[in-house]
Amino acid sequence: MSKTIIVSNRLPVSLQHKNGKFEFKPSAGGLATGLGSIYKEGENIWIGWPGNDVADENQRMEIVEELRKLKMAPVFLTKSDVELYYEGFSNETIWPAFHYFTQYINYENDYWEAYCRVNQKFCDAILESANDDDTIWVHDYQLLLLPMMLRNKLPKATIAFFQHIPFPSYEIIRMLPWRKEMLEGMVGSDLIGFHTYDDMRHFLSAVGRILGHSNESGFIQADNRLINVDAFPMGIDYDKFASAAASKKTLNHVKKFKEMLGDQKLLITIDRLDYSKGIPQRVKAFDQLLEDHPEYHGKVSMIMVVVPSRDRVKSYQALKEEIDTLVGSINSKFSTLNWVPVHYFYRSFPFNELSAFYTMSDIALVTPLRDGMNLVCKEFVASKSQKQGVLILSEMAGASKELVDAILVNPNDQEGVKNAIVEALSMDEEEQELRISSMQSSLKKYDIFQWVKVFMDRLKHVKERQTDLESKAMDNKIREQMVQAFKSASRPIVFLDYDGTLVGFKSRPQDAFPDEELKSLVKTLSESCQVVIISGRDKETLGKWFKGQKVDMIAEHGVWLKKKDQKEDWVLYADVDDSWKDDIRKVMEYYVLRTPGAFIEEKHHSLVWHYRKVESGLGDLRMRELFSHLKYMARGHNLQVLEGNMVLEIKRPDINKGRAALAMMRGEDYDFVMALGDDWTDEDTFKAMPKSAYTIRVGYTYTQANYNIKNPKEVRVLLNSLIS
Ligand code: GDG
Repeated sequence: MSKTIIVSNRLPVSLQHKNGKFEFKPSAGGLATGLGSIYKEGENIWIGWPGNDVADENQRMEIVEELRKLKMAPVFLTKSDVELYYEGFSNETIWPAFHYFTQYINYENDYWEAYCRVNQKFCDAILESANDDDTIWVHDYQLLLLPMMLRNKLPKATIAFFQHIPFPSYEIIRMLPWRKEMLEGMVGSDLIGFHTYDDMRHFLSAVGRILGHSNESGFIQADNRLINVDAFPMGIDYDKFASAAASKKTLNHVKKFKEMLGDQKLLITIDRLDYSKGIPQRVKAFDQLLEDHPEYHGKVSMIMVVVPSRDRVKSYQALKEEIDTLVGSINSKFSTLNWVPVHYFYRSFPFNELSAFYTMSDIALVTPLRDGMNLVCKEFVASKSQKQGVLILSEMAGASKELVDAILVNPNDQEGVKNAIVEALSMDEEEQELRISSMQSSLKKYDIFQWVKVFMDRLKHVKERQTDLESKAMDNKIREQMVQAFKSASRPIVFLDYDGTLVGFKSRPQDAFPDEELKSLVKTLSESCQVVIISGRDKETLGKWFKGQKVDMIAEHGVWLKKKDQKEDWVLYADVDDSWKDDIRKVMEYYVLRTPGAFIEEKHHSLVWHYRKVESGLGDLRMRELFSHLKYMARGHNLQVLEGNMVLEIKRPDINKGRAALAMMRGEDYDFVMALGDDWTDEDTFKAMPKSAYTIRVGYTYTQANYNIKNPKEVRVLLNSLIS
């Protein structure tokens, strides 16, 4: 039976060493709870690093056994793996790059090698239990290469990836020497999820520019596999925080803490120690508040929890020192015998104490410089059962896209943050209730369980779309049937598109000439059937490339025809009315002048604006502008504007490959008809073919054709099987 495997760098457990034995306690974190509904079911399992370094084989066996009881399996990492892959490439290369801290990026080849090696270790561990019909959901930036490693071994498996941290602009990604491999690793997935739309569009742009895969509404077609990229803003276990806030345990803590603090307005801040969280900037803003507003002295305190994290990394040690100094300075400047401005804790707290902090605080100050989502702000809002409290939230946190009723601030704007605190301190109760209630209803609806469900539903949807496309894939049975029909036919005809069908794309169109293998294939094929080359190419090129071959040719999408036994030259099939060209050419020239790299190609019946050599992005932008400009003009001239592969073409609508193909067949009685093509111009051919024809579209995409085939290489194999 198929199963689901969750994979993350760390397993959601905490290790306890009791009476000389390892004991693992499952973590109560939001993600672990949300995914609990998955990995605890049936044969499902969670695979990851248990977080400790164990060299002894007996101890490892013991750990495997303990984890098995929790439905988990370990990937053991050595000390050097942890140093180079985890602390190194993950936290000193990817983390700073993806959070826009380029000054902290460490470009170490040793780190990269370890990253590849450890991703492979994860892959091997997964392959021990995974099958082709399983679903594997990989989490986060430590495992970017894993989806493709798994895809290579389990081509049919359902593989998903979710990234918990931001995905930065292409400008940052391009700085990393390993950018291509990292993206290739990710596109091994069927579904790739991010917290926000911005992350998703940055990823799509990087994939377009670096891997050359375009997308349509978040669907990428890479190596004939359909991949979906989408935004899934992660939620929290809302009910857990809401009910904890009203629980006896939490309320006892609140009572105790409040007695100690006296009558004060409280600001809460909670983060892992990290430069992305903007902790020093926040302390400085609070410092400025106390400088500018002495009336708050003795009346407002900040509770600042900094959870120790990555303290072996140099930049984190420096950050810790900076925070210590800033807090020391503010407290020494403003403290009185009965009031301390900042209560600073460099440690973590048990859940109910954390819940008490959220419950009793008037304001949460969540001001990261960059954050994938940020769950602390959501947990604060969920804990406000009295519907009183104000959230000040950084625009740079993914959560700000959803929590628009917070006071949104730019964390670099010290004055702005200070003013936001003043606004929060003086906000009336009615407004607080309005804002908190609105945020609560959203958080309640889009909680962690909903997040998991939406993600898994989407994954199912992508697989269904893939299956839809593959249902037209040409299998051996159909191939044999076709070969039989061809061999027993007395009057067969085969229509062959050229670019993308018989040959792959080249960056310079003139380089796509027929190779020797193709020439001899066409020659042999033309001895056993009527072959028609049907292309958008001009007649001169086709004529030159197929000179001496016994083939019929249709050039420029049906403007020109040439029969194999025809002595005279090309025949103009459609009468060409050129009167519209001057007006349109002028417009196209204007767009060429504004766009370095663009050029115009003139065909008998059409004008084509090419932008494959234009800076990526700019080309698309100009093409869109030109498209709407031409669409407007086309109406007056009764023309058709069509978007192609890096081209925009304007032509008469009545000229197309389908019409020309029909003309070629008129009056003849064919008993085998086959048409192969790879783009929208070939769809006209497919539509025009008789019902009994074998119509085949190259590439897995939606089509009017009866079948899909992978690529030009497969086309040649198929044609060879007709004549062998
Ligand atoms: C990454 C992304 C994204 C904190 N202190 C204590 C404690 N916590 C818990 C909080 C919260 C979690 O830790 C922190 O989560 P964040 O989302 O704020 O930040 P990261 O750790 O950086 O997480 C982030 C997240 O992944 C999920 O995708 O939102 O953007 O960076 O749940 O409650 N818990 C306890 N005691 C503490 O002292 N018990």
